[in-house]
Amino acid sequence: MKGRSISSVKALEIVDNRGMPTVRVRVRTENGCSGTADVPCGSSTGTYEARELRDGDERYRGKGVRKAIHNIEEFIAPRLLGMDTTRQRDIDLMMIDLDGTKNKSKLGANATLGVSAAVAHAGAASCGLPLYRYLNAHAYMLPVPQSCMVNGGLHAGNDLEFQEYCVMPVGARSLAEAVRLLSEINLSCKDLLAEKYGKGATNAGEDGGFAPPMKSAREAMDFLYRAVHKAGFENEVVYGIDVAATHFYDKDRRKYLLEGTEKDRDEMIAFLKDLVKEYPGIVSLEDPLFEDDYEGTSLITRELEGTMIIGDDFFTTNIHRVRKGVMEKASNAVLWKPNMIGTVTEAFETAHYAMQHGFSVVVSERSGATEDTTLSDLTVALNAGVIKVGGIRGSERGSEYNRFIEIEDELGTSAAYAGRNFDKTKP
Ligand code: 2PG
Ligand code: MG
Repeated sequence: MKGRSISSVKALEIVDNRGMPTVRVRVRTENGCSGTADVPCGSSTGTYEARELRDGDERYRGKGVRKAIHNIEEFIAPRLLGMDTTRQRDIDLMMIDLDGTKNKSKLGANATLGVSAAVAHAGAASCGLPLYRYLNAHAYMLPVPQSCMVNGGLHAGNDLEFQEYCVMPVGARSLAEAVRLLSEINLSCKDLLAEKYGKGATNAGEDGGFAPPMKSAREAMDFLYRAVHKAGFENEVVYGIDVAATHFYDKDRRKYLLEGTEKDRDEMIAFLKDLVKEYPGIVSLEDPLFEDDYEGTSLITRELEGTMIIGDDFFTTNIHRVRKGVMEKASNAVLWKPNMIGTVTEAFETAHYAMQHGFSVVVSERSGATEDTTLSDLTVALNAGVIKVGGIRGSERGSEYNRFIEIEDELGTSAAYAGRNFDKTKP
């Protein structure tokens, strides 16, 4: 259809919540519609993620994205002009072909994802539909927000090795109510932290949670339990931890450096099993072992039956890695981050493959984010049961929560909050 053909593609270097440069793309169509998307970016990245292109010169300490922008404007844009913006798959396949590498290292995943998401927005706008409905006419599910309250690992300047201690308000009756619970729990956390560690402990970590001077997983879990109790929601909340084990695994010594000890794989599994036993509210563990340990992940998935074992750096939203996980029964859920793979089409293929093979899909933001809300729409389009969305503060997180509130309102009676049915693999 002529009106929907792409008439211009513009890319900009902007900054994210960390003051780091990232890519913004705007796609316009002949019929006067447009779509804009910003590219998120991680700090604790997996080895097998698609490559984002960084300039490596003196600007922004090498982190500038002018090369990615050049690739969009010089190589991708000329191919896009005149294409129908609703031909998402054709456009993404064209970019994959143009890049020609396995990990988008030529064009940059920050170039391809920016274009891919902006094309999706332009397609939705030119059809007069909200993005989630444009991508799926049967979208109705609002996810449980898995909200990070305590940061550790690479997301905080404290001694906690595990990266994220999160709460999941599964007992709320709606997404909007879930947001209220999270806000009140966040305030309880703040009160308790100031009381015990002083007000300096109420500063934020990179993912919007707190980054208090805690030293152990048990200290963090005790604290979270207390904060949830103080807020009065102990019956409404369950917990998830992003262990992010790759980032404290010493490959040479083949040991996890945890809480002043060195643990081999079996000791690490035993540690996590004990933790889940002591804190039965923990329903999910992400990256419990380092990113290449399929055998160990398969073992812990079996031993912690009933717990969601999520692969983040382990899968990198890459269908080939998920296929291996399915075959070896290593984990039972995929953390889904479109920028890890570089196009909307590939990200959806991975999600559908995972769902068809009995794995849950847990959507996730990146620690580096802007106020862009594409991910909220993609989550609803997938009817995913959970989104890991960072802490409930800062406009880069608030905008996503708010977009869900808006979608829930728009869907009206056809909306359903995932609640206690967040794990789609369970009957
Ligand atoms: C993670 C993510 C998001 P980052 O490990 O799950 O919380 O962190 O975006 O820094 O990779
Ligand atoms: Mg992770």
